[in-house]
Amino acid sequence: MRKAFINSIYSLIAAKKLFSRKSYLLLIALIMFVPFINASYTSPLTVAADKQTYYPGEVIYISGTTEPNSDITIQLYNPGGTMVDIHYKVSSANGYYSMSFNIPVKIPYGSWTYGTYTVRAYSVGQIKNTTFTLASITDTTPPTITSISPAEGSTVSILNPIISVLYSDDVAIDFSTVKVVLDGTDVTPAATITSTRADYIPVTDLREGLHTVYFEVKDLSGNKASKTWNFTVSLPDFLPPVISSVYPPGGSTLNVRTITINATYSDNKAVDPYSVTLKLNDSAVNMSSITPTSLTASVNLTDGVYLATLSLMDTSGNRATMNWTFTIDATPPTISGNILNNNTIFQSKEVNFTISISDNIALDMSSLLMTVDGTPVVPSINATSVTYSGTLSEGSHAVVVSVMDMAGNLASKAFTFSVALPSDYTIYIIVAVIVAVITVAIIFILKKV
Ligand SMILES: [Ca+2]
Ligand SMILES: [Ca+2]
Ligand SMILES: [Ca+2]
Repeated sequence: MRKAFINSIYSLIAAKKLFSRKSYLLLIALIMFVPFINASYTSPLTVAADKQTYYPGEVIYISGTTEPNSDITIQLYNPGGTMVDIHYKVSSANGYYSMSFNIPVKIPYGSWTYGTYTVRAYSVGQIKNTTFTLASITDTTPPTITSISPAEGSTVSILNPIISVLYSDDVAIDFSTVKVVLDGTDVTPAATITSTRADYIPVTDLREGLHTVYFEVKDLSGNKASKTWNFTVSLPDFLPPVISSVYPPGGSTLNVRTITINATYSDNKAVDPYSVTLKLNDSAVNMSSITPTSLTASVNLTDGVYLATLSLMDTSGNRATMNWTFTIDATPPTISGNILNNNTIFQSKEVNFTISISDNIALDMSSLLMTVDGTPVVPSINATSVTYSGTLSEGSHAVVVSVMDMAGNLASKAFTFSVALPSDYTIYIIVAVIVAVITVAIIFILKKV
């Protein structure tokens, strides 16, 4: 028929009727008639969608046939008659064509709405339509969180571990709903989010310790999945623990024999309580309490000097050791000397006596006090004795001597002595004896002369 149409134009020209008024009218009528004479085409235009019903996010495949190597235009019209998409193509040598159209994942979107769409195909003057339905999804199953990192309860040894969540949905994820919260701070804007995973690398280093992640995502129907988990950041530890205090302090002297030894310590990570040992003079001490920060041990000791050794490790095996000495002395000094035991009588007012002082450990001679008749006096002091020299009146005198050892144990002795000068009668006898001796001596000399 198409050939007949063309031939009729040729015949009009050949008959030289081309320029007549009737010829023009006939030509215009024929041209207008062309679109409706497609039945004469060798390959009638066809158009079909691969499915009758589509859901958001799916791909529509349109295919069909037309004249070989011909332009083909496909338009999609929404239920309101507004065009939402258009594609162009050239058919293959056998007249086949196909095109695909992406449906937005969220509806409504632009002119995309739910309902029946018209697919309109244009090619070599032919028009064909088909339809399909865009339906909403019936989805009541929330997404599935398939993997998290760092793993729940795990410990990582870097300060900026990547936080990742993998997820999927039975229909379609709406990844615009992803929320990542780290330690209470919403870090979603800094996360990389796709339809299958969210990744966040901390912008600033995390502190060491426990961290909490909250994650949530919804599918396109609003079903939500969420997950909260913890992980720990812990860097490798090369710092040994620090022993901050001990009792008794190093170099101290105590005047009790039952004492409570204690120590406090700390670590940048944690002390291993099972690693704590305490020795006195190389013998292990049973401790009544050991915690990650302190120990106590009650011990009964004899007087003497003790070397204490405290050793402990952190949970990474770094060891700290401390040695110190302290002294137990519960025995007071000894004050001795003859004058303490005999009721000494000095026959002169010039009195001089010495008292010995000693201790089992060490004297504190600076603590020595001496009174004579209640009045403090200043004796001469050396390492083991004190000597008093003074002029006293006749009669009985009371002396008190006290001294402490370095542990503060006090020794004190009180005693008396007398000053008693010779009597007048005794002096007369002595004078008489002296006169008699002199007289005898004079007589003896005169006889010789
Ligand atoms: Ca779902
Ligand atoms: Ca440490
Ligand atoms: Ca002592």
